[in-house]
Amino acid sequence: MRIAHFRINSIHRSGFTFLEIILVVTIIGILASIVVPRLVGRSTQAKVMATRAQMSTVKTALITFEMDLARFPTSSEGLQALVNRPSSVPDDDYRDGGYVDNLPKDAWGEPFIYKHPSNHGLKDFDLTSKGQDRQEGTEDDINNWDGIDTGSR
Ligand SMILES: [Ca+2]
Repeated sequence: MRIAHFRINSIHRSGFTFLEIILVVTIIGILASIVVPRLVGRSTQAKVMATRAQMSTVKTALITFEMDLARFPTSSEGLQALVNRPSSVPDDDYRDGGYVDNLPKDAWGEPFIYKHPSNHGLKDFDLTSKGQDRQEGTEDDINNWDGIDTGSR
């Protein structure tokens, strides 16, 4: 008897709240469709800004490296040269503790792509974050030559 009563009661309840749930879900859906893209947009923007800040740190480290050693790391030495002394660099010339503590990554946890010499003319090196899609050479890439007229495009 108790079980039967419980079942009827719960069916009745779920029937009663079903319309409410539909309404609430619909309202949440409408709100989410308005709010979520904005939040996502903002967080992407924040990540791009954080990535640019990280790139500035890398650039500063590279310039300091160049001041000490009169050259930039080669593409094959890579940004690793900022953390650990490349074998081609004399110990005396290399700054104690390196030029950055850790190899910086972009806001999506991916390493930066470093190229020296630059493929883009004016800059001493190319520095790229693959952006949100984590793919090189796509629209969302963040490059150190963005907004600079390199004369090559
Ligand atoms: Ca990309």
